[in-house]
Amino acid sequence: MTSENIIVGVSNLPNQRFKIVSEQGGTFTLMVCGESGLGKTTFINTLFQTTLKHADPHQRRNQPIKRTVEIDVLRAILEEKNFSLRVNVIDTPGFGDNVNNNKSWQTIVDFIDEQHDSYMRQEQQPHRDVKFDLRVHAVLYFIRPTGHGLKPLDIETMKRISTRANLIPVIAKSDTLTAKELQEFKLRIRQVVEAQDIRIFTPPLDESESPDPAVMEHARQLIESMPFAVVGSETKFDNGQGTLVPARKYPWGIVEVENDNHCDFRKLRSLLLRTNLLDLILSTEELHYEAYRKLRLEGSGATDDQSVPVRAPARKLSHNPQFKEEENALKKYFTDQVKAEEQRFRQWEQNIVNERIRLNGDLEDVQTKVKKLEEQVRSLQLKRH
Ligand SMILES: Nc1nc2c(ncn2[C@@H]2O[C@H](COP(=O)(O)OP(=O)(O)O)[C@@H](O)[C@H]2O)c(=O)[nH]1
Ligand SMILES: [Mg+2]
Repeated sequence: MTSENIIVGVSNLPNQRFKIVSEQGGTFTLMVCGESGLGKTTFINTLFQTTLKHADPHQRRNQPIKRTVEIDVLRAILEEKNFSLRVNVIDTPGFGDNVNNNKSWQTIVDFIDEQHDSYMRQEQQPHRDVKFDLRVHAVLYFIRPTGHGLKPLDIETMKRISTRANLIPVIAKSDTLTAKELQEFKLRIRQVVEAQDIRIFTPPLDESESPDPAVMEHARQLIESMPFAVVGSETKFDNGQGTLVPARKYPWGIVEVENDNHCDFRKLRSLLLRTNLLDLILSTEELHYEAYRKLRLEGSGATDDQSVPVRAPARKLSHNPQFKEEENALKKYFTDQVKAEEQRFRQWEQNIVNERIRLNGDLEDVQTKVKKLEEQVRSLQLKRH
């Protein structure tokens, strides 16, 4: 059985949690990071081409791959029967591009913190109407396919990410390793992750009374495959049966992106966009965002653990043209809110004036009536005497 024979689509989920997410509008934000040249941008394009519809024009589908020099947001829509999901993918420049490699994780960590901060500030507004939510639900960490192990920089970066977001390590360009090398490399990475106590996202196993065996088996397959071996390609080749499929070509044949015997692309895609989409969204909300919020509300209490955010991140969004637009829209939103409040106040003021006029009118009527009654009384008294 292949991983996607069992389709646990988001639209099939009957539970309350699905309702929450769909009512919130359904947005999923994925971030890719790791050294440069590991195929991060190619992976995103492959994911978009094989899965997502209505990708925005910003996407560089038909253009040659350029070097990613800054954080880049790509958007697309994933459509299911009765569910549509907005997908944001955050592409990041590779570590090797930074002058200071020691703190190469800083940009990524700052970005994640900034999104939590922005969401928190919007939530604190009187109407709590959140407009911009780029909180990162999953971070794919690309590992160089050396076959040896993880570098200290990988470990350091993964640790910092894992305290803020759902971390999913992947082996980049897995087509460059033999099947045996890949198995050994996976094992080695799993050992390091465990020894270093790096908390990676793991599909939860259904612990209810009557777990669905197919779903359980799928989850187990996903867990066993971690860290996922990834192959990306924007080029299609004949798979030998006359069908063009995304693949990488070698003299001895092709490595197919969407073939479970060649790599874990489909398993990873299933985890991200189907089976564990809700887990990723809700754990971001309930675990990572809550942790951030709590730390911020508790103030800037000094902590020795530099891996957790305590201070408000510097507001740097406007330096990035990608966010200028959103920052402006956010400003406009706040201005509109103030205007709406002012409008309401004026209306209220007008209502009071109207009410006063009405009451004054009533008062006049009453006074006229009183005057008439007084006159009647007087004339009656005159008659009596
Ligand atoms: N062998 C192999 N090469 C890849 C793969 N994905 C991307 N590449 C190539 O690696 C180079 C760098 O890719 P790019 O996506 O720009 O990497 P990024 O810097 O991580 O965004 C390009 O020449 C890609 O064609 C893969 O899965 N396998
Ligand atoms: Mg790139």
